[in-house]
Amino acid sequence: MTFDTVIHGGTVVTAEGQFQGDVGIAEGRIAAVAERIEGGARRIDAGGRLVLPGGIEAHAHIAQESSAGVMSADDYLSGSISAAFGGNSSFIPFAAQHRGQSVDEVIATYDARGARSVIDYSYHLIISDPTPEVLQDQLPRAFARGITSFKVFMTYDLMNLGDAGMLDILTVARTHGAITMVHAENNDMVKWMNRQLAARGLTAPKYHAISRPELAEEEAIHRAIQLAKLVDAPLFIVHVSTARGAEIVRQEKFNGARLFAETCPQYLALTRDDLDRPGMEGAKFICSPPLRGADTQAALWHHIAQGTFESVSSDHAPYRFDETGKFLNGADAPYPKIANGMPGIAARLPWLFSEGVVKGRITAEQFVALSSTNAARTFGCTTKGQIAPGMDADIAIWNPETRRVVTQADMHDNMDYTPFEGMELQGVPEIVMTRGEVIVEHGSLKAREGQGRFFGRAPVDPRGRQGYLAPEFDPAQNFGTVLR
Ligand code: DUC
Ligand code: ZN
Ligand code: ZN
Repeated sequence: MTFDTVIHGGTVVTAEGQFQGDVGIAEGRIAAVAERIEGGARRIDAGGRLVLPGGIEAHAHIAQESSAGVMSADDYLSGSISAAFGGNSSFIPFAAQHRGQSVDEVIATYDARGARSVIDYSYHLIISDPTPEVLQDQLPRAFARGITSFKVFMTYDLMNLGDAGMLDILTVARTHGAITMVHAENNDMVKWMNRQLAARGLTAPKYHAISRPELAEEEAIHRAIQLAKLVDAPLFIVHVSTARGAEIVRQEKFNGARLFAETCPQYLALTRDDLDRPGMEGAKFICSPPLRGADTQAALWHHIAQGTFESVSSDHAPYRFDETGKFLNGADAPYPKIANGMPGIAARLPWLFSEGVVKGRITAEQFVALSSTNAARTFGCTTKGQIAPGMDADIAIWNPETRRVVTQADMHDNMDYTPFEGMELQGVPEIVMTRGEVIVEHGSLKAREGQGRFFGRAPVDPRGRQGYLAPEFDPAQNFGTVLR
């Protein structure tokens, strides 16, 4: 057998275990994994390093307009480059439907934007306008293209669908084998809190955290799960930020609900105190759901280690600290008029490796699962997320010893700040490959604009989760009415 590349002498880590071995690559795919592989047009010495599946970033806002009309600072070129420097070989950003748009039009727009990517990409659709045409024709068409995840919002007036709208999406998604993702915060609780704070003139960034109470997330997570259970549809809760929200997920998941979830580094690395930095610095830390307290961090780490979350995702939502981003509505805008989100696509994996693996909170195998393998399984990326023959050669070679201090320049994005600035991390992805081609090598970019390819995804695999049969849908209990 001839190989284009052989990675030799490293420790191959999968979600299940690790072993000393070589990886042979031919035509963009992993062709062999063995104790020793000779040959190869190029041989990469991975001695003393970890050979991992490249990260799959499953939550990022790239070249996306928010509902308030603010364009994210990263497009598919800068966003994918930043992702690659952070150890990712592929990503699944969002393609957002705003009200009045057709899903076909949205996908065509993102196809044009995605063409610049240096890593492989797919999209989760965001649905804000579930008209009959969207539900009956457009979502099935998107699904047929391999877009098998639809995200909905329970908050924001211009995005939130209401419970009935969510049931419609959940039902269509279930019919086609797609998974519904949800941003779970109670919209009315947040709006009511905003009015209380505005009436008292409390508009500084730190009030953002007060305005979006933990209870608003907990209530909405609980409600979203009950809605999904009613129609027995798979559900993925994005960016869980509260201990009680995570606990609800854990209980429902282990009771058999077809439920999946993620949390993000910012909820573990930062706290609401960061919103109270001097002047308007706190605006850098405005994201939704908001940063919480230090006690939440310990609880979320516990849930990460115990398996409550499939993934730790970045929720990269880059808005610059200037009038194009955070201050589009003025340099002293009140917190509800400041763009929601922070960058983190390059920092996600180095931060998780350092704080998780190096500090002994999770194993290297859990790191692989949380950064890549579980996202591939949950979102139907059938050729990614594993180091095994036949899979795409999406690989990151990590030096687990190298220490560095996070700087904005190292993020390689189009931002002017990183919320992780100054943090000391150990562990660096030295070589990153997408489909067998080296795109980052020892801090240098080797990628070509547009070398990433769109990938369609398979239907969701609920992996033996038993699901839930509401008695009202059970013909044995509801006088034989067939509703499903
Ligand atoms: N939700 C996200 O997932 N990202 C940015 C802002 C938001 O509300
Ligand atoms: Zn969200
Ligand atoms: Zn997001």
